[in-house]
Amino acid sequence: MAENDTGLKPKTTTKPKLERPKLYKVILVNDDYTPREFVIMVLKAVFHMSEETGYRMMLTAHKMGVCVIVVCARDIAESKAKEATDLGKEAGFPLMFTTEPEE
Ligand code: TYC
Repeated sequence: MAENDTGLKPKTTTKPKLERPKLYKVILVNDDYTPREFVIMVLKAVFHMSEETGYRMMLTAHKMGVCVIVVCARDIAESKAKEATDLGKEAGFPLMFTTEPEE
């Protein structure tokens, strides 16, 4: 045995490294037409929020232009954004939820 032999066996197999799937933000976008109460109703119905949290997020979008509602897997983010946007559309409002990947 060589003097510097550590007794460790060289690795002969490599485990394929799985990338962690990217998370996506669901973003509420402000507009000038959708009533505040309607935005809160959609947040409660689609994202299971309390009245208070819904009010806070609606107001953040109203003041800042946008508000991040939730961060989750891509398929869930996209289906929630569509469901919420469609509720606005059905009622004749331009309410908009978008998605984008988290940094
Ligand atoms: N700006 C709207 C109003 O004044 C309310 C509103 C808030 C609409 C947030 C959309 O994402 C929104 N009636």
